[in-house]
Order: sequence, then structure tokens, then C-alpha cells
Amino acid sequence: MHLPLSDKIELNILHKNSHQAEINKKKFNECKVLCLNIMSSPGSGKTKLLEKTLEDLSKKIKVAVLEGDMTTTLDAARLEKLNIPVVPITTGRACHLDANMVKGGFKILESKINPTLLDILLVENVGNLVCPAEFEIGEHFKVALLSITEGEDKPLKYPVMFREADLVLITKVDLLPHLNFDIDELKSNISLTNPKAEVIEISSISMTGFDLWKNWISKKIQEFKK
Ligand SMILES: Nc1nc2c(ncn2[C@@H]2O[C@H](COP(=O)(O)OP(=O)(O)OP(=O)(O)O)[C@@H](O)[C@H]2O)c(=O)[nH]1
Ligand SMILES: [Mg+2]
Repeated sequence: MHLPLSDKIELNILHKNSHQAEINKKKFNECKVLCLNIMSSPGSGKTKLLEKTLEDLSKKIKVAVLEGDMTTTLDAARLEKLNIPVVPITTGRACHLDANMVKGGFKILESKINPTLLDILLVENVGNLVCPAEFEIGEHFKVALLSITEGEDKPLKYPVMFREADLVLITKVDLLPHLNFDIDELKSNISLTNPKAEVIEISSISMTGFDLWKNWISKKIQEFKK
């Protein structure tokens, strides 16, 4: 089959990225650290979720964060307040993290702490509903957030992220009483796109769903350490 040059270039880039992602994953496995790739559109609530999750979880498990952002270190500064190791990865023009950037971020992390002491590495990807899902970073699981202000149709319109996700967090459910939003329709669209994805409704304001989310994390760490 003859592919257009642009498709060949894209396949080559993705192939090289997958190779580095495998190397990253091997490294995470050697260090026995579980890696989650946290992805969503800008503003769906990734950083807020991490802030609220780690307030309490970082006292029970050893966690570090790689914080992807295009131009600022604002999110990294928010998480540093929790006194956990945070490495900002500023991508410049790139609208996603790639495996090479994560390799670099992990190297900086290794210069600050012993990574074999970690239980989990949380990677907040750049806010974008399309590109981050195309680039493996060596993660064990992909977590996609979708806030209810974004619309019920998004899993159908932007299927790649939802097809790839192990867990979908429907965020900002505290806003449900104020919106004309059909959460069952959204769940059905997630299921049409990816019948295997687990789904949790969550709010970083009312704390709805946090027990389920934290249990999901604990279970994945336990299974990984076996
Ligand atoms: N009502 C409500 N607002 C939320 C919730 N979670 C986050 N927000 C608000 O949504 C806005 C964006 O939250 P962030 O956590 O910065 O979103 P983000 O996904 O990290 O954004 P980027 O890093 O720019 O992609 C902020 O004003 C948050 O306070 C929630 O559960 N409910
Ligand atoms: Mg953020």
C-alpha cells in the first residue's frame, strides 16, 4: 500500500516514540513505580484533581509528578505546595508530551530523589483532547478526564483518547444541577467508543467519587507490586 509522504512521516515519528516509550516503561518497571498518564482538554480539572487527591494520598504513598505544560510552570508550582517531588516539563510548541520528554523529566527526578522509593509517578499531560493520546510515554495506564461542561458528544467526536483510556473520569459533577447535561448519554457515548473503559463520576469541589478514584489507584499499585 502506498501512503502519502505526510502519513509515512507521522508513522515514523510514532514508531520512534513507541520505541522510547518501551524503554521508559522498562525503567519504570525496574524502579517498581507505577506510571499514570493523565490527559484531557485544557481546564477539565487535571491539576485540581491531583491537588485534591495528593493532599491526603501523598501521606500514605510515595508519589512524584511530571507536570506537562506548553509555556508555564504554573501547574507545577501549584503541586509543589504539597511538598512532593514535581518536575515541570515545558513543551514549547508541542501540544502533548512525548516519550523523550518524559525520559528527560524522569532523569531530572532521579537527580532529586531515589525513584525506587516511589510507588507512583503521575504525569499530567498538556491540555489537549487529541494529540496526547497518540503518543505513548511508557505509562502503565491512561486516565482521561472529561468535564460535564464539554458536552455529551465528545467521546464520539474525539474518539482516540477515549478508545485508549483505561479509566475515564467524568469531572465537575458538582455542576450537574446547574446544567442541562445528560450524563447517561455521555456514559453511553464513552461505552460506544470503548466498552472496556472504567468510568467514575467525580468532583474536586464536592469530593464526589474520590473514594472510588483513590481505591482505583490503590488497587492498581497493589496489582503492580505483586
Ligand atoms: N466546579 C468545579 N470546578 C472545577 C473542578 N475541578 C476543577 N475545576 C476548576 O476548573 C478550572 C480548571 O482546573 P484545572 O485543574 O486547572 O484544569 P487542568 O485540566 O489542569 O487545565 P490545564 O492544565 O490548563 O489543561 C479551575 O478554575 C478549577 O478550579 C470541579 O470538580 N468542579
Ligand atoms: Mg493543569
